[in-house]
Amino acid sequence: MNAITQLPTEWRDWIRENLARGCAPQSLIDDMVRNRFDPIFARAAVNGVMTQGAAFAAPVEAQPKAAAGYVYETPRLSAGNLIRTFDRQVRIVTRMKRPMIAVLEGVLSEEECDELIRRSADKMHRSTTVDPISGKHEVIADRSSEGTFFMLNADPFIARLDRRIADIMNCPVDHGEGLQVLHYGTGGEYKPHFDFFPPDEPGSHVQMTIGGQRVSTLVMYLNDVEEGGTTIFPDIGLEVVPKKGSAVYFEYTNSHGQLDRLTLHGGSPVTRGEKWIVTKWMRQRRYGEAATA
Ligand code: PD2
Ligand code: ZN
Repeated sequence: MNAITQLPTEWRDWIRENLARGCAPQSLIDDMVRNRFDPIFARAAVNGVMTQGAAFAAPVEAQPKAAAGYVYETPRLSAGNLIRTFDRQVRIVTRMKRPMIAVLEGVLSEEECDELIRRSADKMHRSTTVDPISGKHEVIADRSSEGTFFMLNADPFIARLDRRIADIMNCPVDHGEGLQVLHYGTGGEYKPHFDFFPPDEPGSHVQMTIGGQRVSTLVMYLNDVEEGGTTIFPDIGLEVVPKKGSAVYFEYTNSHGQLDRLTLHGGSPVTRGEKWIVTKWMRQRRYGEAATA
């Protein structure tokens, strides 16, 4: 029998009542899936009730997912085909408006990719993500990769990248977190997640005390991956294939602090070879030291 992809009124009320009682959104999704709802639909339904309540009362087929309450504003990313940074021109090869996602070419040179890998290789640690309860960085099974950080403006090489990336993301350098390099071996993956700090998770407020919410992400690929290792956006069916020096960019927090849940994304398993990336996250406000180099 087909999975259910409509939200009857009694189920909508059930979601609302249970959220009001303080139930974890994931437990509601799990219950819905046990009751034969389609998993992606169940997630969208719970998100929809959380973000918009009554608006989700409309029949689901008639309601585009993008209408889940998030107001799309003029993107931070430049509107043209080329982004002119202080030292390099970056080409926009694909752009999607809702959610705001773009694929960029020529973000890093081959030499810069190799240099980042070289500098990272001997100081990798098993990757952490933010524990939703404590707000602390913990090793979590959803992320089978190892990584390392470079402080903002750590040295002239890193400062130059921080400055170029800030130009691309059209945010001040000091709104950026330090660059994070990740390495996935064969079989490594990063399960779908949001890069913003979900407001319903108790740990998020700890993360947001300095710099506020994350607003945008740039994932840069440091090598060509033999097979797999794509960056996936499961709710919109988009898959970006890693290419050395290229990047995928996405925005998810507007000027009112609303969050775009269509930017759910992950790293699919690397099925052959290895994958290296470097990620920059931008915050609403100042987060780190400004680059001076
Ligand atoms: O490795 C990736 O493609 C990936 C996927 C999802 C990276 C990130 N998220 C990230 O760095 O946030
Ligand atoms: Zn991510």
